[in-house]
Amino acid sequence: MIFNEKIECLDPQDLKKIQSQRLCHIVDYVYQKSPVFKKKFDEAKIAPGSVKSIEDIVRLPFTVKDDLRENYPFGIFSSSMKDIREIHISSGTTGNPTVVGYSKEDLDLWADVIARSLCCAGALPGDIIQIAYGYGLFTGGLGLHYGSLLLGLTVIPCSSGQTKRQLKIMQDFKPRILACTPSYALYMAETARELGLDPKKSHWQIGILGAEPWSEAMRQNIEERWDIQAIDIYGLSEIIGPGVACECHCKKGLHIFSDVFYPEVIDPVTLKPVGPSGRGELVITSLTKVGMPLIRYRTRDIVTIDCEKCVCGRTSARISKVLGRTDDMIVVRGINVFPSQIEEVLLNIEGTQPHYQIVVEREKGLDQLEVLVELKESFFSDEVKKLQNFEHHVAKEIESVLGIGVKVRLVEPKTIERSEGKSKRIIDKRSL
Ligand code: DLL
Repeated sequence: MIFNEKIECLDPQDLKKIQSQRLCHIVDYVYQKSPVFKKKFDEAKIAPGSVKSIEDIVRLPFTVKDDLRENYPFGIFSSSMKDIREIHISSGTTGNPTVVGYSKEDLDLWADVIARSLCCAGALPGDIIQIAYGYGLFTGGLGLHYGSLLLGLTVIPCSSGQTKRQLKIMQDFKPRILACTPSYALYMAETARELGLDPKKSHWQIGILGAEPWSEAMRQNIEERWDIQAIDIYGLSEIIGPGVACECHCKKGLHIFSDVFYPEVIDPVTLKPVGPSGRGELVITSLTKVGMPLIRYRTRDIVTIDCEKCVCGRTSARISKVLGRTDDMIVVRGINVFPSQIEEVLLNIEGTQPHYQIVVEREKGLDQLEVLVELKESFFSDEVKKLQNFEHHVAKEIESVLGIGVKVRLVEPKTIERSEGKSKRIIDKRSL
């Protein structure tokens, strides 16, 4: 399987037909198989037979993370456990984790959408891929693994961590593709420099980076450091893991595999669809899954969507890079703040590093936002006045984007904790 024109370049009307058929089937299926969906549909007074086309999707009830948690561990599955072949857990949760189950058909689908993603990113059968996403309960490692095998790549299943060993493997085995989180790609560049290696001379040509929000400025930074094409891959465990959407070489949005994952973008407050190109929360319906299909799952990820055909020929809708999360968004003095806004500013200021942390505190009833920013070694100075002026400059730049006052604290290089997986950008002390 390389580029499957029949699927990737479907006529929009034909795509709609497929989506409609699949929606009718999946609605009926979950109603029969999952007591959780039966209850939801009954409460919303939706008879599965009344769903006739993809346009009817807006009448269906949403599914949210709490539906999975409340039915922990396997209550929301549509298959019986004897047909579940693999289980994963979504990262970053508190309380009961979010458990996801895959049937044999789902594992095949997962491999397929990852192979489509890799193909989108420019991978070719015979390429060697170094997978530095974590293997285990996190979906990153194994997801990339299955899809790489299907596409005919040679897999080096490094998992995350052991950075020096990663770099040695990169030098010795000469993989053309790297797959890891963007923050880990940065961390590895830093470590390479410390070891006296020139990251620009790496063998990697393509980075398949995702699992956490990263800005365009961060992309540029990674591309320059490693001299690679940094491609964004998106997904979430509840829907399948990585492989829900991926950029092609045009890097003009992530192609969502909408013949199997139907996307909608809604206003998270009114829950109504936003207009074309409007910004809102991504909602996904898995149209063909067997083990744990979800109907109208609210991802909490904020995106825009573009339905125009791409220059690469693919006709599927494209989502923007994730612009933030409704639950990563911090509301400071009534203003919505996303880490990506601050990241974009920092990466455009000469002298700062793409390592930062946002600390929110409440002092005497008033929210205070502090941004810890790492300076480049060469910008560090003994002159207090010089540093203060720089802090002031960075603060002004951030303020002009956010519209609220912030405090900036410059910290020495390497003081902010590095991440081998997903990075932690926000420390909200208000809720502690
Ligand atoms: O992070 C799946 C994945 C693994 C995607 C490897 C890409 C590569 P979860 O651990 O369930 O699954 O986390 C899902 O991570 O709702 C987003 O908030 C965030 N996320 C995933 N990919 C991106 C991305 C995996 N490319 C949550 N850009 C999602 C921004 C992303 N955020």
